Amino acid sequence: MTSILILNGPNLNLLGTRQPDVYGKETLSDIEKLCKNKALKISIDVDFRQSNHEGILIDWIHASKDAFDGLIINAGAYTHTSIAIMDAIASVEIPTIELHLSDIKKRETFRHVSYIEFVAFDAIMGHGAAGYPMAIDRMVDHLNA
Ligand code: CA2
Repeated sequence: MTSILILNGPNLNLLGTRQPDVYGKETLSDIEKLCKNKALKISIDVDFRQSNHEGILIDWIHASKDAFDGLIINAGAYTHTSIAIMDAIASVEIPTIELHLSDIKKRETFRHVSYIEFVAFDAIMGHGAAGYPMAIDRMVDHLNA
């Protein structure tokens, strides 16, 4: 069975508490349910995780090699800073989608830079919580192509 790891980076555990105009009103737990329902519907496995710690995200990426078919990552603000996360993704060589709730290219210029885009085959952004099931569909299409 196809299995996808969905990683969420710093501060995404706070979703639904502030800035609903930017990130939507759903909590991360609501988004996890969206992903689990999607997975059930299309008969795949999804493992959904969040950490505020760069090293933990990197450890999970390393461990994803041979354990998952694809990686979907919303690296939060590490998107714009972390060459270490970029290198970790490159090292495991699993198909990766970069995901964001907001459209980072239409926000402050410091958010226009993404290190993840160098190692991802696609990016989905600006669709809020709905971007997560979209990313799952995109990954499954890619894996089945
Ligand atoms: O749009 C996205 O998904 C982001 O990855 C979210 C990150 C941000 O740093 C990226 O530039 C774009 C931040 C998530 C912070 O979430 C909060 C939720 C509630 C209150 C405050 C922050």
